[in-house]
Amino acid sequence: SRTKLTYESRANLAKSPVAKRLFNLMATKQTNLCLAADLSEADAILDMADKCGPYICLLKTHVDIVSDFSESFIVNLQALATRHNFLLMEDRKFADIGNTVSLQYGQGLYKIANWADLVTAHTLPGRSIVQGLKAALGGANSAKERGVFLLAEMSASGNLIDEKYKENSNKIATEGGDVDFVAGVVCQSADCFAFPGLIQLTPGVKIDEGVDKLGQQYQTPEHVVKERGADIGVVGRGILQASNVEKTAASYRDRLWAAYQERVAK
Ligand code: 6AU
Repeated sequence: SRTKLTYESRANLAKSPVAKRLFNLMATKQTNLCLAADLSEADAILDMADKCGPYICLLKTHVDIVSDFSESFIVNLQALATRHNFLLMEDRKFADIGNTVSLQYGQGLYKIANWADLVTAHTLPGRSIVQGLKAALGGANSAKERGVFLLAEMSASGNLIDEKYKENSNKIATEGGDVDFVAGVVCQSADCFAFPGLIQLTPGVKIDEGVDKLGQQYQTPEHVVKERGADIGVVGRGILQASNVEKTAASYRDRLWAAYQERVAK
């Protein structure tokens, strides 16, 4: 199964150029940790990106929660991504018709397509969501340098996704003419897809299992990687609210990476 293969070998199977890049980055930098930088001040995000940069393969933003968003925030974030060697994902969770998502991706205040290596999208509208996102690209923002992660499951308790939705999401991710734009799947279990060229991104990761007050459900780094098939573990508040952010990021990195090494060694 795909979970037994190394990131290096899966890089060679990836159809998305960004997935290939990210698999290779993970293997070289030896990290499968994604930081969810869910903070509402630009400087706080940049500070967090600088502190955690050495330990992460990916930094995930929700740019619409940044109160003081500016173009210089993006310039500075990109500089940190280059300095520390990580990719940027805007967790926009697009969910509309193709024409609308194309505009939301390329236009507006945030011009996400100009700077985010990766974005997230719901599969609810069907495969036109992938076509719509691709339609926003061209010129400097080539489709070769961008990719999408499709949501096939959610970590929220009581979410409405069922087996059929999961199966059909897998079909969108692996069949059809636009699969070179799909870098991976956001999900909670290894059975969401089988194709080893896609990356499984799994949120809801914390040292202590449990729930928050608003329906989020957490599992340990070891559990998501070894039992649930996660290739990248997403950690937000587990790191953001720690008293020593660097140490905590390093410890999540160590535990997620050790779990991956054990998984491929067996
Ligand atoms: O570690 P947390 O709970 O502080 O943050 C988890 C992050 C948040 C969510 O928007 C995101 O992961 N997320 C997603 C993603 C990545 O798409 C899907 C999901 O099912 N659950 C989830 O928490 O930024």
